[in-house]
Amino acid sequence: MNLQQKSWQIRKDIVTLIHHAGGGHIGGDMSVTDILVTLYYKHMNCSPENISDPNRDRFVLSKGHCVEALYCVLADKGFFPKSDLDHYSAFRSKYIGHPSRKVNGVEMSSGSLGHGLPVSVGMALAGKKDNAPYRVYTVMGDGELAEGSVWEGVMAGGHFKLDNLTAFVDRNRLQISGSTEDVMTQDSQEERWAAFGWHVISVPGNDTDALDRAIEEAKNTKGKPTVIIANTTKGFGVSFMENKAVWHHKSVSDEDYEKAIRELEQRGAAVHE
Ligand SMILES: Cc1ncc(C[n+]2csc(CCOP(=O)(O)OP(=O)(O)O)c2C)c(N)n1
Ligand SMILES: [Mg+2]
Repeated sequence: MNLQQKSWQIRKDIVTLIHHAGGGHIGGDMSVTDILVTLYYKHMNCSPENISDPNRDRFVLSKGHCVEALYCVLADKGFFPKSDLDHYSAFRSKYIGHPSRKVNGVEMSSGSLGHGLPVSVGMALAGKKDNAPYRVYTVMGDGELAEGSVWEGVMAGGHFKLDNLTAFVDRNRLQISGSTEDVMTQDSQEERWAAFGWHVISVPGNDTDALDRAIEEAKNTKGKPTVIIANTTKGFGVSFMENKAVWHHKSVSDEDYEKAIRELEQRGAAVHE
């Protein structure tokens, strides 16, 4: 199965999980899926076998509300049995609506926006001090960038020249209550990050080939951290969810579930090996 096919499979898992659980952050899950798939299935040296190895690569989902996408990937990779997700969002389950370190494979409990990058900077700086070979990856939402703490992390990442750190901005141009440009202007992301000393790559963010090349470029970039501005579509892959703020967090009716799965199956079937 290639990366694109894996993305369509994970999206079906996400829709199924949220349909079963009665709600979830489906729009942002669908926009971030290709980033997670490209990292976990191609680039990151991180698996159930080496999760306790100090030299494993680290991943932090700073936009923690999109936990469903992360949990579907971690389950598919074998960090825990897929059947554990039958209890997602259930009373007393450790599989709650934001990443928890109680779950195997989760490096940082997150969900309070604005903290993933600063913590990732700390992880990357520790790696430099220890002369360790691991790399650190984090994904933020574009709405999340309105948090001031993000920019302390950007400043420190540039200052310490953390070339073992790669940040992604899931640039879907929507946040909880509408367009990012209405809530808090973001443009130009590229100029802002570059001004803080980061190497900036801007890509179509639902394209696994483009993401693959960008991550490779980040690995080869020395002397500065890299940010990949992933220009995504919120709700990507399900026509009636795409670019609709209302699908930021929502339950999935039986009818919507059937329609969504049908569309995702068609999209997956259209991918060539
Ligand atoms: C500190 C903090 N403030 C507010 C929220 C509530 N909240 C959850 S998701 C969200 C919008 C995030 O938008 P964005 O970062 O663009 O994520 P995406 O579009 O990828 O879902 C907000 C404001 C939060 N989780 N944390
Ligand atoms: Mg967004």
